[in-house]
Order: sequence, then structure tokens, then C-alpha cells
Amino acid sequence: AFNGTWKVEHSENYDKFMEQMGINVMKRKLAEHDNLKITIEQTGDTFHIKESSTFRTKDIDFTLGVVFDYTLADGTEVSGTWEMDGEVLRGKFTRKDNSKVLTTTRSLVGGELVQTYNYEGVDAKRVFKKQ
Ligand code: MYR
Repeated sequence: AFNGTWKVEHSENYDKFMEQMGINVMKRKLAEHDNLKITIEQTGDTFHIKESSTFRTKDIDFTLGVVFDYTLADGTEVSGTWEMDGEVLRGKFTRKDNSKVLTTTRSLVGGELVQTYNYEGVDAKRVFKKQ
């Protein structure tokens, strides 16, 4: 159901979230218009994701419940897992630099892919449309 190519359409509170993450204003301005596109291919418990944005293109492979490393677009390194909770993908990632936790979810809402983010009390969301 998550399969397909998804292009970011709008974001809510993403600037505040990135600020809480400690990202400087110049990078935040660029990130607000990153034209993020993700292609998701799920086979059973295994996911292959192609990420592309104005910052980079990146391939990510993970299996539900299995810890993997990931580097955020600003260079922050995290490690964590995605798990399926009913129809919702729940991610829990720990920053390697300060051990603080970033949680994120992906779910389908009215044909759109909604990704939520939480870090240290600040919530944000990005809504993606299918291409
Ligand atoms: C993936 O499934 O796309 C890879 C793993 C995602 C890990 C968490 C993503 C959080 C991204 C937050 C970006 C904040 C900007 C620094």
C-alpha cells in the first residue's frame, strides 16, 4: 500500500522541528524547499526506498524490526528501526551524537502519504502526493 513514488506537497511545523534538531537557519530554508521524493518498494517485511531531494539521492534498505543506520540530509547519524503497527509504520531512531530519540510515522490518509516527526517535544508533518 505504501508502494509508489511520493512527492512532498506541503509541510507543517517542519521549520520548528528542524530548529529543535539544531539545524541552522540557512540549511532550514533550503530544506523547506527540498522537493523530497521517495519511492517505496515493500516486499513482505523488507523495504527498499529511493530518496531524492535537492540535497542528494540515496538508497535505503531495511527490514521491519531490524536496527539499521541512516544519515539525515544534514549529516546527522541515527540508528533505529521501523515497525508496522496496524496500518501505521512507526520509526524510532536514536541520534549517535547525543543519544536523543527521533520518532516518525508513515501512514496513508485519503490517498496521501503522511509522515510525522517528533524530536524533543516538537512535532512536524510532511504530506506527500503519489506521482
Ligand atoms: C527512510 O525510511 O526513509 C529512512 C529512515 C528514516 C529515518 C528517520 C527520518 C527522519 C528524517 C528527519 C529529517 C530531519 C531533518 C534533519
